[in-house]
Amino acid sequence: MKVKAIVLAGGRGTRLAPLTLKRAKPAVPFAGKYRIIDFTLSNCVNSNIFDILIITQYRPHSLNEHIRNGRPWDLDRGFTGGVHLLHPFQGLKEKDWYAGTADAVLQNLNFVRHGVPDLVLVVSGDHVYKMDYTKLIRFHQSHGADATVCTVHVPLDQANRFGILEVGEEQRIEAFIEKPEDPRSTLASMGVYLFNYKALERALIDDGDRRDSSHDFGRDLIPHMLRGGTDIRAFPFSGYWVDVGMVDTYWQAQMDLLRRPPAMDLNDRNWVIHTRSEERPPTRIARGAEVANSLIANGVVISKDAIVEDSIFSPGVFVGPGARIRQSVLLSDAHIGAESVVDRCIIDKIVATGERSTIGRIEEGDGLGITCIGKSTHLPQNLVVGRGARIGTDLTPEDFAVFESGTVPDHARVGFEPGRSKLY
Ligand code: ADQ
Ligand code: ADP
Repeated sequence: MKVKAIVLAGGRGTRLAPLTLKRAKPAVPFAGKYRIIDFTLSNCVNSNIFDILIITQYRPHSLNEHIRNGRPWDLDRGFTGGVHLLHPFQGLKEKDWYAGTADAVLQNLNFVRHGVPDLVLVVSGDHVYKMDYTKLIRFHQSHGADATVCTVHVPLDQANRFGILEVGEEQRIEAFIEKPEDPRSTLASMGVYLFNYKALERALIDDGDRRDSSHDFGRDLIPHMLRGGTDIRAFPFSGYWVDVGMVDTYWQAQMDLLRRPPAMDLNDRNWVIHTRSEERPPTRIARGAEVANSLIANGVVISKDAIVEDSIFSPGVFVGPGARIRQSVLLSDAHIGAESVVDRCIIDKIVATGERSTIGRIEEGDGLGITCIGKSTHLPQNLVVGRGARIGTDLTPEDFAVFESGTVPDHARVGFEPGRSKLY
């Protein structure tokens, strides 16, 4: 049985800005030493799927750099598959950017067809979960399905963000509505699909010919297949699964790793999450510093009298003397100035905060209100950045001169277009 996986990694990830202003969502760092796509790639190789196509589109540079020849995932294989990144290309016909996810696969059908797979697994590159796809394959085959959609239950008030479905006997899908305004069920599609190759090919070509289609798996392809009588089943998944599509869910998913017990065990020797690691020296924690309930990667320096609680640090983070960090996610080489307070924040790579600045939640209150500072930004000393504020990338202390009082208001949007300081 030949199984090929297609990882959809081309979405723009607007709701995860500023983290996605410079990189595709699957390349966003996660949990100290991983990138989001590592979870999906590890699921594939841990399920013995070694033939993988990654379809990119928006800002693929970080993703390219991370995946390269696939060595960390044991995917540097030519003859038996391996991993291939597919970027949009100009074919014979004048074609624009991919219209939707189904169009992205259709335009790469030659690569999908190559090697004549029996089954095609279509997955998203921006989900965090551990799933043994061999169970899905067994389910699909024992039900004699043409296609199988993986499903989870979601809270009713969030159901309008997902494809929602109704199932009948033997898990046969009877209805599928993409992002319904008024959802009546909480059974959601994970956006993870398994197809018999022939059924997928027919459906993609059919959908490609439709003028009224947006060429999307959830919006068009699956509902069309159902209407045409294709046998599609729902595979119930019961483990931890998140679509880390928004700043708040990205932060929450990492806090979930700090719960006791953690929502997902990263120490599971039977399910290793593989990644490309950097060489960094050991972490150094100075006398008088306190670190509690946190995940700290290599190359970190925590200076004297600093306090770090419930936080996740990527390699090379520097915390100055007397700084206080709480419930925050700091990416590689972030530099927190002395005596600063960072609370409920996401601080991207190479951000530097000035001394005595206060970033994030200052008082207790409702809602998450996560504050997020974009890559390579330099904040001036004594700056106060309010809760829920989002700051773009590459800003310099001069860009903050517009905030005469030295305070960026709660929920402000600053400089989301690179090179322009602008308050939204
Ligand atoms: P969404 O996540 O909203 O819903 P979509 O934005 O199409 O769907 O993204 C799916 C995946 O495809 C993402 O990984 C994204 O990065 C990628 N992608 C988007 N456009 C692409 C393109 N043009 N080329 C390549 N890749 C692209 C989907 C389903 C729902 C389901 C949720 C679960 O449509 O039914 O409930 O996922 O999160
Ligand atoms: P991030 O970790 O923030 O996603 P990376 O460090 O992976 O970003 O870099 C993103 C892309 O930019 C990669 O393709 C990398 O090769 C490229 N890049 C990084 N630094 C340089 C540089 N100094 N000159 C040219 N390209 C670079």
